[in-house]
Amino acid sequence: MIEGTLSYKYPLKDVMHRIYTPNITTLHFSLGDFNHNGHIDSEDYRLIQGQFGNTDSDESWNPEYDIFQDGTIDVKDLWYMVKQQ
Ligand SMILES: [Ca+2]
Ligand SMILES: [Ca+2]
Repeated sequence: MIEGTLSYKYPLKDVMHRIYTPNITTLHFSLGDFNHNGHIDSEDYRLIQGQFGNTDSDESWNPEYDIFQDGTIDVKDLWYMVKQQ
């Protein structure tokens, strides 16, 4: 599985709607783990099947599913997902 960590800062608003910037936020990611539960499983396959055939010109486009990054969700993305298990 391809995994990695992104660290970034971004402004947030507190309950009084004051803008503040918290400490660096760390986001752990893994390609193919669409529901972010730490592993690739049948639920992730169900999610990508729901996106199958979508292209980057569709309103419902979600680039997270385009693992191969060619602007369409197809068998290549599924293949990459299988390889990462
Ligand atoms: Ca998962
Ligand atoms: Ca693709």
